[in-house]
Amino acid sequence: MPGLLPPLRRIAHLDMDAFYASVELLRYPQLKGLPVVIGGGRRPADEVLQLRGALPVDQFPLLQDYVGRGVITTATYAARVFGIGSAMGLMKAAKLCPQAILLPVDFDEYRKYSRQFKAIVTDIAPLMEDRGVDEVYIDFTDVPGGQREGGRTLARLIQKAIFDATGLTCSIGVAPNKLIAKMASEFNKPQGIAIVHATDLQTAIWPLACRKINGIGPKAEAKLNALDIHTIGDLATCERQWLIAHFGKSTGAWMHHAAWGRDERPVVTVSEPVSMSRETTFDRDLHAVRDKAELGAIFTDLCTKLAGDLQRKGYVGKTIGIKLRFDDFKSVTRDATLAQATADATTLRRTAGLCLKRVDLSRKLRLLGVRVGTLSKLGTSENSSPNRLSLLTQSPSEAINTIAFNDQLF
Ligand code: TTP
Ligand code: MG
Ligand code: MG
Repeated sequence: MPGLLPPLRRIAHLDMDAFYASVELLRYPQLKGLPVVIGGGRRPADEVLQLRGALPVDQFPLLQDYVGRGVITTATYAARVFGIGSAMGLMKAAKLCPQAILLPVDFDEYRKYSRQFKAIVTDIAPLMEDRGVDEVYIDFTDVPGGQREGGRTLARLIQKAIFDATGLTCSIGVAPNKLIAKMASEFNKPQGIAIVHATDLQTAIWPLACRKINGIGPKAEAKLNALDIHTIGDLATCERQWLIAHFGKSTGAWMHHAAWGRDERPVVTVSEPVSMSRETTFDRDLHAVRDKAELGAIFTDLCTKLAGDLQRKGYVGKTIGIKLRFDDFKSVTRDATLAQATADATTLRRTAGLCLKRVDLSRKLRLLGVRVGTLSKLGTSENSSPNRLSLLTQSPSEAINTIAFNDQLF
């Protein structure tokens, strides 16, 4: 009796199309269909754009006139045709498509639309997990329409509701779990819907590169490729024990699981941040010794701002880390774990400073970042009364006496 079977687990991943760029096109509809890239600076600096919607197309700044070290946050699909994409240097992109229009970023505007589209989703399907500015997971399992056509009916409804309210488009993948849904949302971008069932594993998932598994980054991919494992199908043929021998117990076992399309993680409605960070790319490359004062001031400023972020949001963190990028674009991270969680700028600065001492600083630096992880919310049982008191009364030097160091090279 099919009526008595429990509903199939159907999880959706929704990702907005060319998000920052699409939000900009709402203000400048005259740019629709043109190659547009977002990056290079923040909006207040741009007086020319004050004219807003009225500005004729030929008066927008062009990528070919950009001079500087900024990178692209995102590009319209018309610009992607030229091989331009996120994280590419603007001057490099200018060689590929000099005629592209360059707009500065406006995070407040993107956050506003982010809140708006998420509110529309939860009105229709309340079990939603926030995964960042432009994407969410949604549990379709028990929502009306969530099972029809494998979830396509509900996905269409959500796409239409978001478009009607904001003018923005998105792509949705619906699958038996988060892992596959995340891959599926990319299948038919932009404005696409992809429905994947457990039985599609071999045909839809196994031909994809291992990198498409959310959690396999460039380093793991390179290691897999060196072992002659390229597709998820290749990975699925590897013995679990063999993967554990090469990648360690938890990563190896997880890779095997993922390759077979298994993922039981629930859709979590309230998500806490895992870490908070601040980073900056310098206007010119700086040397640790020759530019000591300038670098020190930037470092202190980052820590002060990060402490402010933590305090404003009511978090304390135990793991303090730094990220450096050298003039040859190689990156290095170092972190240290404190005995007591903190949100204090001086403690952050001192701990991050100790991390910096563990790096060979003979090359010039182009980027510096500070991160606080292992966060907990102030006032939760973990750090209420006794702990919190000791945190507040402890001097920074005491706090650093009991640090566990952890070195990692990226
Ligand atoms: P994505 O969802 O990765 O990209 P996108 O929405 O621009 O395009 P797509 O249609 O392929 O989903 O990222 C969401 C936003 O996050 C993006 O609009 C800009 C920002 N972002 C960066 O600032 N830097 C980056 O390297 C990436 C990947 C994204
Ligand atoms: Mg997106
Ligand atoms: Mg995204």
